[in-house]
Amino acid sequence: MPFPQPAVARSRPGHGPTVPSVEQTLDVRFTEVTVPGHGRITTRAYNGAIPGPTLRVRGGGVLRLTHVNGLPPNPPHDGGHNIPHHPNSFNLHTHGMHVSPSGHADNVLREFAPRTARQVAAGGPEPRYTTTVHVPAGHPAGTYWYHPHLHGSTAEQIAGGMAGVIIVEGDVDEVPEIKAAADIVVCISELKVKDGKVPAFTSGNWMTGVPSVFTVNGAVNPTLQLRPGAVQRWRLVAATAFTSLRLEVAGSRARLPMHQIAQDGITFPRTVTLDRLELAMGNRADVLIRGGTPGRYELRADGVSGALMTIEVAGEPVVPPMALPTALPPGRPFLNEQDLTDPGADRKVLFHADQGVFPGTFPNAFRILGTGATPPAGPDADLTRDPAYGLFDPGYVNHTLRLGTVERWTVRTDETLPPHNHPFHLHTNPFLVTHRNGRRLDPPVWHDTVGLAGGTPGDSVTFLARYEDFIGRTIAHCHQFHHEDLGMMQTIDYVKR
Ligand SMILES: [Cu+2]
Repeated sequence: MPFPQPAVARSRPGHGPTVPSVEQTLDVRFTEVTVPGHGRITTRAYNGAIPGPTLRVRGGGVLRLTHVNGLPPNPPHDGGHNIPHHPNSFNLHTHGMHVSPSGHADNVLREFAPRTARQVAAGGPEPRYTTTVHVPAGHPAGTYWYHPHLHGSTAEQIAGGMAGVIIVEGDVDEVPEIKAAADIVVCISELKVKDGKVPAFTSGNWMTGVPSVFTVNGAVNPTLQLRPGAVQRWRLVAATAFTSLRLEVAGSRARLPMHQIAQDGITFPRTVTLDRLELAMGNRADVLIRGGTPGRYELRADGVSGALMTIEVAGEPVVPPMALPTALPPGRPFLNEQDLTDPGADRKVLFHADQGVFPGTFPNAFRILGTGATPPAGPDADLTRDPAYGLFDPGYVNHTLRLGTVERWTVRTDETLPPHNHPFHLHTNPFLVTHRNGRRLDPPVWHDTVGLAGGTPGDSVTFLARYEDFIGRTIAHCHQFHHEDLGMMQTIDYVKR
């Protein structure tokens, strides 16, 4: 079997006043999908494929998406907004992109509902929705991704394979050594499959009780061919909902180093060579890989049994070997502490879980505490058991962020167990990670999502962010999607200064 690549939707040239646009229909319904290396599963998928089509756009272009919801009616729900619900409604998030969070753009507060039972009985049409995302002319060129993001149904849908890659084309692609490298999407999904389908998310044990099937571009452990001396560009996408991936490319005797050129869609000032690369859920990395000693290598992640994919270094060597870039385009300028609008006004965010405090099948409270935390339900409440404190409230704004200002955030977790990772993701604007666990990073790194593993103490990360260009309400949340569905999410309001 050749190494799988998702279908590609490319930009159509603009004519006259119209700008180039990528037009794609994303049809979602229960489909029987073949997962090579696993078998057939019935799942919600974009156009019947895992992952959905790759969207290739340029700065200044437009994504014009039509969404068809062919899923059955939603089951009734009366459990409140922080209990999983509406598994057959969705919406669309363009993860990491600096675009409008409002209207019909990257608006995760919309709901693309399926037909009601009454509409199905009456033979009504399947509902269609549109997304129109204007990509700013200066948008960083790099690797992004899309996935559904409706609060209450995200985990179940992503665990069924609803994800796709967005490539913003631009300057970095024109670096001669990068242009010469084969451009390969490596979209890593984590499917939750039991008896050929994704079980409904009906209890807090769901995440651990259902085995994970890891796929690359929809196949279990596909094989990629690489000639000795050839360089490939891998666009690594952690489209996993539950597992942070500490990756390596290793053979029986040697590793293939990863030459990282970008993180979360933003080009590095210079190439960074690594043996191990950690991607939390939602992260992306663009890496260059050069074929070395012939043989079989595996892309592996700590704690994941079996290879994610196999790399077969074989064939006629490329002589002389293809070069790695000596210089990269400028990427996004760094911020520093002198840029802070109000140096004394740090935002502090704490990911905190209270175990076993609620009656019913979802006993754990996944809270976000600190600056702007959602207030308790009652004045005398036991905060550990409070049903509102630090949990998502769609009517409450946790952070009002003023355009043009630069702020410092410290985000941490008080989890004590290392596997308990709560990746922090902010929508609409990237942030510059300057410190991890109190230690300054040199150089700092732009992210849109950053992993926070538990420990004693748990991880803490400090970042600087400048809010730019777009006003509107959106969210920040834990990228462990079952936590997000259970309330580990906050409302962000970007406003004019
Ligand atoms: Cu979490």
